[in-house]
Amino acid sequence: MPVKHQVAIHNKKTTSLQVPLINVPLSLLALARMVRQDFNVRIINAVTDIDYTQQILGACQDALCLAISSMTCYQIRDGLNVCAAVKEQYPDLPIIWGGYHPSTQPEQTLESPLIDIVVRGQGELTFRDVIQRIHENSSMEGVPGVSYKQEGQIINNPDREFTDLNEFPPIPYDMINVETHVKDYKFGKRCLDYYISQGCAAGCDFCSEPIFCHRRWTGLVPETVASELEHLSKTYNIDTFMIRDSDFFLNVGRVKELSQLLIDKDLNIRLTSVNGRMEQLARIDDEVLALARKAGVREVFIGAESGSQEALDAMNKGAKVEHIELSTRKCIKHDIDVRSSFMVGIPGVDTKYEIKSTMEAIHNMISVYGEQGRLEHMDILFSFFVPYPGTKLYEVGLEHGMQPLATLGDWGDFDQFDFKASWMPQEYYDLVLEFRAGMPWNSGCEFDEWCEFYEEVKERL
Ligand code: B12
Ligand code: SF4
Repeated sequence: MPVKHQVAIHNKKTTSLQVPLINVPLSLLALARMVRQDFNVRIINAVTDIDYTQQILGACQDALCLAISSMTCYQIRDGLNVCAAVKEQYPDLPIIWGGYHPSTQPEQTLESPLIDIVVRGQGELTFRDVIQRIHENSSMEGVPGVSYKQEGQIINNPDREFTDLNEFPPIPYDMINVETHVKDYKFGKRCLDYYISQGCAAGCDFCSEPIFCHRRWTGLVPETVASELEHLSKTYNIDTFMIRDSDFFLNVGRVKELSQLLIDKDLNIRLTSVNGRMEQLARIDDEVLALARKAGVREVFIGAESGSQEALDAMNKGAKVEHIELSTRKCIKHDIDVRSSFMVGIPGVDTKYEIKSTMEAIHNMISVYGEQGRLEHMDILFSFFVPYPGTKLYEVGLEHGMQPLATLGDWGDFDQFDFKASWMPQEYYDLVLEFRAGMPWNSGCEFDEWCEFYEEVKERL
């Protein structure tokens, strides 16, 4: 039976309507594996632990520190609320923040009186050192990857080098109640999050990844992945793994090796939401995709972003509009489903053309599937450009009249799901929302109804 989850954060959403919000707290588990031998670690997930604030307050009694992970979104607001409650009750307890938001905005994060230490970038070794320093009651001086406060001053220690993932112990799934993190997703009833690599070599100017990992990438060796997947699937009866990498296909040699190992093990598992770049998938050897499909890769996630070449270039996407169709057709050929994301509202481009061409690209993709009666094999996320801290397009947005997000709280409160940039005319904004609501998996319409709707919307643009 699919597990029915209570979700603690009822008022929250993501841009994907198809994927359940339930996620394994991989970030916290990645850190916990480094200190669990020496310290008693308690993991609390604000999504699955309904009374998370009370649980955190209880756990902070006699604790060494509180560590919070946050990306740029409402997680910041929830995190700040929790920290305010904790600081009131335990004013001397050190509070550490890490993850994508604090990493890309360390000083602004530390300007909050509620936060004492920020860990920037990959966290495993830095977190271990920080915990050791807190335990010894000594300063954070010289710990690479740390920003901290000293006598009212914010000090940024040098960056820490990205460490090979293979040097860390496995992700300790035994430290959480796995059952509450299993989700029902498309190909299977028991789907669990997993990741094989960290980082991305591309340099897209809207994305936090290049700032976070400095365009580096590290991946587990295929033998480790195959044996971990075997262990997880057998221990927890998992039939599907949602792969959380930023670029699964970067090292094609490893993809082939892993696929062969999984085929040999005959685990009968599916890999979904496997991230790949469209220019890479457009030219990948058929032999590699065929092998990956045989090994269980059933769905790829492609950031297609835009039907406008001007917008793709402004994002520094490193891809051509043609790659959208080429990569999609390649996946269809191998019976691999496609989830794809598009956005409009890139600052400094012709917005009308951007919207028109992006709607057309989405329509073309829907048509490829619709004409084959295979609409359920695709899924498109369509959203607006969102400014992320430290990215080049955040700066370009400011040049085009966007208001700066000046405090940590601002980043936690802005509407990043349907961000309306000042250069996006209201009528276009509304039309995009209408178009999105009309897409087959959001409205439930049939392919021919979709075509009529699309023609009508196009006329109005
Ligand atoms: C799984 C995932 C999700 C999950 C939630 C995961 C979660 N933790 O809450 C879901 C699907 C819900 C999700 C949603 C969103 N996501 Co998301 N997501 C990811 C994804 C694919 C994997 C994250 C992961 O678990 N990685 C594995 C762990 C081990 O790595 P990690 O999280 O980076 O943790 C390491 C370090 O960051 C650090 N660290 C992390 N936390 C902490 C805390 C402390 C105290 C310390 C010391 C260190 C530390 O140490 C860890 C080990 O090295 C990443 C892309 C990626 N490949 O990382 C995007 C990513 C994190 N998501 C992103 C975004 C933008 C979103 C959305 C905001 C998008 C949207 N508008 O809908 C939403 C909203 C958030 C929400 N609804 O909760 C961006 C973040 C950009 C930013 N500036 O924050 C990323 C980087 C994707 C991208 N390239 O743009 N996401
Ligand atoms: S958008 Fe995707 S490909 Fe581009 S830098 Fe971010 S993670 Fe990498």
